[in-house]
Amino acid sequence: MTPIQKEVASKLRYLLGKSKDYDLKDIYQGTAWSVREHLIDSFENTQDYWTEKDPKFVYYLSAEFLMGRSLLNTIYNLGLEGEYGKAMQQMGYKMEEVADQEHNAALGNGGLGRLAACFLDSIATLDLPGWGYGIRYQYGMFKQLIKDGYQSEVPDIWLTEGNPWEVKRHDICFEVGFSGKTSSSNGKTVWTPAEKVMAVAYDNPIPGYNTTTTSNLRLWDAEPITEFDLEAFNSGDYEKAVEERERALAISAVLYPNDSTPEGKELRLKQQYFFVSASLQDVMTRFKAVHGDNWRLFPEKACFQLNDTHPTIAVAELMRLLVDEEGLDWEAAWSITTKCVNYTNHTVMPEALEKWPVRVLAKMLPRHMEIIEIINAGWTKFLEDKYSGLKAAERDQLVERMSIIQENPWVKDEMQVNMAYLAVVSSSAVNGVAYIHSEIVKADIFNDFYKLFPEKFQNKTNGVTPRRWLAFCNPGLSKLITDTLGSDNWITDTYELSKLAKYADDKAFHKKWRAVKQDNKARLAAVIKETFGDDVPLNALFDIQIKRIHEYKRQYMNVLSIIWRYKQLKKMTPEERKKVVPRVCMFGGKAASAYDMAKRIIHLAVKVGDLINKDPDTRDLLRCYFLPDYNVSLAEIIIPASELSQHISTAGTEASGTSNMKFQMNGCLIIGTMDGANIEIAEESGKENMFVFGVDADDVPQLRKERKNLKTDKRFDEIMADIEGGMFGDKEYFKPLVDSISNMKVGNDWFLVANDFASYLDAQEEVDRVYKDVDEWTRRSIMYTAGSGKFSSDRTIVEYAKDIWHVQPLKPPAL
Ligand code: 26W
Repeated sequence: MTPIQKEVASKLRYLLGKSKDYDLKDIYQGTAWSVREHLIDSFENTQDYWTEKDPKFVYYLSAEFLMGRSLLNTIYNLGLEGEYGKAMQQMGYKMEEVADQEHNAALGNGGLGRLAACFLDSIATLDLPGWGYGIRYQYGMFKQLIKDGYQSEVPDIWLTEGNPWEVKRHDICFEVGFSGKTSSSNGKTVWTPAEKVMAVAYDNPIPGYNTTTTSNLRLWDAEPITEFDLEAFNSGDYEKAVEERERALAISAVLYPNDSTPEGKELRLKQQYFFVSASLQDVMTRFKAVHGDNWRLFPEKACFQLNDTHPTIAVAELMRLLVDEEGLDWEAAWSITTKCVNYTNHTVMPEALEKWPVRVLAKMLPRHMEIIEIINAGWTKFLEDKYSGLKAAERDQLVERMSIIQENPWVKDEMQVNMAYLAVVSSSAVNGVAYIHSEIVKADIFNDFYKLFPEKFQNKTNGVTPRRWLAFCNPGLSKLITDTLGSDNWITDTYELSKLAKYADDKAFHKKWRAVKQDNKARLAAVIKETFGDDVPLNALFDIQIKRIHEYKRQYMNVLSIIWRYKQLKKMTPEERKKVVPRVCMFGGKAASAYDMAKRIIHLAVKVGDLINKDPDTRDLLRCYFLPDYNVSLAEIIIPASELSQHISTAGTEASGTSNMKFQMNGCLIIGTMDGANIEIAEESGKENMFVFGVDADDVPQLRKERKNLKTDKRFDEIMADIEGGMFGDKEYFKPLVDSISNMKVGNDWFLVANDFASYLDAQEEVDRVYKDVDEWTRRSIMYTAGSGKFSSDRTIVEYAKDIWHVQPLKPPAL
């Protein structure tokens, strides 16, 4: 037995009580618990070193971290793949099948949550002192079932078998209060909460790649202050005691499965305050242990990145802790707070910007509401002085528009707190997540603020970790790249990938490049076989759209084009069909449970597939599958296998997109609009290599105004008639979908599906043309990977560290 084999056997015996008859799940558990020990050694070494050196830290506050699986990532990042690979082999198991037993940690909805996970990987890999802070949800993103073509949601039970990747810190816990009253005596305000819960820390060590650093993601679990309220129990009020327990547990029970539309539920605000308060108390406790009450030094030791507005209550909480608890005067506290806090915006969709009713805030967090009122009073006073030269009416209008507390235009007599404005006013830096998005942020949603503080606004184009999203998920391509470049330096310096451009016309290299893609396609085909029982043709173009289902992302338009393709095929003679490029179209993505239109889009995709996939006339040439329960580990199989990926949002709506970068890295061509990071991907890999279509963001506002008399394409009208006529069944159910883009009396095609459809079909024809030219397709594929250097999250994090956080690498000595 190798030493690793011994370790695994020992875990199996002493932790799981198994000395024989193991199944794969057991092997996974035994392996994971053994890897955990290596991880914890590295973790402790790093944290001790950082504590000793006391550098400035960045704290990434996020309601979501979409981590996926950890086993392989940890083994690879710690450089243990040789030893574990050998041990597995000797025990008669394949590493991949063992890894496949792990549950996905799905504590996030989509882009924003997965970005946070990539950032942690880069922060650790770059040896930057930094931690993530979030919530340890008992239930993560729901599991998606597709029954009869309809989505249903099932709870994600991920913790029942134990979680080897976390360490509970019984001793690190903080009280978090809610509601109650404030009172003041001798100029000091005292908040007496009516309800309190305990936030208990769970540390999730985050190993950097090829370094000694192992960083931390600290997630908070909500527990009752005393397991049972003894007083209530003794007085016979058993129900009350249990109730309190349930109320506490509810806070960290479930991730809200909404992506982009806020749920105005009190529990959501409770979650936000819960993790923010615990995190700030934790950071301040550590600071005090070293620096006492020298709070002026605090901004030199800590900064907080707000991942969208979800943790914005941190501003009021930091003010409260500094003023009420630490006794600082308001001005000193405000100066510290504004130096420490920065805000990233991830969306310009107006409905996504969080606003909390004053009534709700005042009830749940009375002291914080007072603090926000004081901040706003100072802010509006500043604005009045600043704009004293304007006419009174004009000035009043401007001040009202920029006020943090505003009237809710939809609800009579309701005032609300605009969390994004609170974040902008309180932050040192505000950033968007791709060039075009940051421009829209300045020109549109925060324009008034930008005019006042142009220097506050920055761009930080997103990135993804090349470890998970190329090196580990695509071992075939990874090996080919390393063999070709003669080194694996590209894994930490992705600009090295540009050297692949030399091979873009090398026929021998083409052959190897294509062979890797074929292998990856076979791997995905096996998933389709298992899920649907279908064999798919491996000579077909694998065409993918995977992301949350949303009208602005226009999966609907993709389905319509598949319908068009099918109709064309049906009309063709056998001779004509011989010239057609076969396609397997695949969708994956979840709809928010209450997002009715998104659910109808899923149903349409499934019904279209039901018809097409069974048609003996066309099934060799066209397929359409909706892959259920899209998640991180499925993405790791899909992305390496894809040849064409769709990033087709209405221009100006997708802040960045990050899967586009993952596809690019893996040599997958893109059909897309000039939106989000697509624009920068085109710059790096060549716009001429991309299938670009649709209107530009600048033209969208005008088109939306004119949309009542927009001309539609006759192909579009025909397809609408087919759906309405019941070609895919369920015509009543599909009616709202049809109406939303074609009946101007009912819907209004806000996302310009009808408008962009003709140019989308043109781009699709171009795809077919190029795919037939195997050399040209392969050349482009290589150019995608070669141009992906910029989109490593390492580059993004270096920019944050330099321009916003001002933190420096600090690498711990080897163990
Ligand atoms: C409060 C409801 C809610 C929930 C989530 C509002 C907004 C969100 C997120 C901001 C949605 C999101 O994930 N946005 C995505 O962020 C990615 C990372 O920056 C971008 O790449 C995507 O374009 C953006 O849609």
